[in-house]
Amino acid sequence: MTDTPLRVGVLGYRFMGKAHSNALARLPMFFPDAPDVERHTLVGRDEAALADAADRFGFTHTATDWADAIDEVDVFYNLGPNHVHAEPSIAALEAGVPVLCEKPLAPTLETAATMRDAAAAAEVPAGCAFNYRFVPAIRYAKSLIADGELGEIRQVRGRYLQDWLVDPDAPWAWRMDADLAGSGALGDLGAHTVDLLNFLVGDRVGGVETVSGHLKTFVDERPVLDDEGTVSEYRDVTVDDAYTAQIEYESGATGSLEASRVATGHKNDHTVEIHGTAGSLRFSLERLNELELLRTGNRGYETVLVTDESDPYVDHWWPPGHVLGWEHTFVHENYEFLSAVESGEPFSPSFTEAYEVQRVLDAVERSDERGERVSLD
Ligand code: SOE
Repeated sequence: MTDTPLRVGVLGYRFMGKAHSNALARLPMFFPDAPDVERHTLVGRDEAALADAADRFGFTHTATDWADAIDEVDVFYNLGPNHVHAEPSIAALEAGVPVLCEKPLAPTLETAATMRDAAAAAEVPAGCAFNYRFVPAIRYAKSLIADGELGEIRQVRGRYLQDWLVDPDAPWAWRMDADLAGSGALGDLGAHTVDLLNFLVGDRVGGVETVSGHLKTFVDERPVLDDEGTVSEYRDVTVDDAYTAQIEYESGATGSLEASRVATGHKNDHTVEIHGTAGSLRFSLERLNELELLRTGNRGYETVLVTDESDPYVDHWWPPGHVLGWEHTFVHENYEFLSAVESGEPFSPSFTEAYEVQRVLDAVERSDERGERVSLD
């Protein structure tokens, strides 16, 4: 264990930059056994916005070229847009710098494979930031499933509903461009659901084997706004606003998945439900401190408040019932990743696990194109 802080470089200073910077700032107070970390270099293109973010997020240096940052830091966080995930992450890994990359791993399966291979060749941890694995209630659910409390898993169900694109005049952004993002609701939201289900039931049902998928774009062009907020042009939307999919796992268990960015009234509504021969469980991000359980023989679901000090991560925070929020999942994720960096132990979810998610995303897209059920490549 070194007594000098780990210097962290972060590419990206918008939504995910804020979420992870906040998590790094919380660690010393709530996870005192976490490695000491210096928020060292914040990377971005707009120097004025970057300087302001570095000041607010507590970074001591800034850089407009990620390559400069990689030479100066001990850990590299790639929080940029999907099309920026590969090159900086691979360069960091080849330089022996551990990487935490935001999800989905890449816009395409082929690019995800190059990242997976770079991580396999590296001697340092490479993680993909599927933060919902780090919800205490999800960890509790996984322990119940692993202990056989639900029996044999037969069906899973996952949906991730948002409504930020209901307005056809909501401005165009990189998330709406297939060349930049890869896909829309499928990769941005569906990736979380596929990974979360893999995390919860993968040990019991194996990997996804076949997929039938459908992608839908409801608004096929959106306004591009200039710095004054005036519409300068309209640009094509080349990704899905919503997807649905039916999956089958190696064990024969089946699942139905969907996500939408136009589900009016739903803000960040991610729910998963698992049905086994001995019971079921249901989780909703909008009630993330709770887990609904049904054990065979009981008349209905019971709601468990997962905030006891014996529950995963909770003892680091507050007494029972003093609930956690969305941001705490990033603190847990950063704690685990930086602990893996310090110990040299592997971190999960790895780039290999993130590649398995990308295989499902790719299969949904191929199934949609062909109009038929497909196997994973
Ligand atoms: C999309 O709006 C988004 O920010 C996703 O990109 C995140 O992964 C999800 O956690 C919240 O919603």
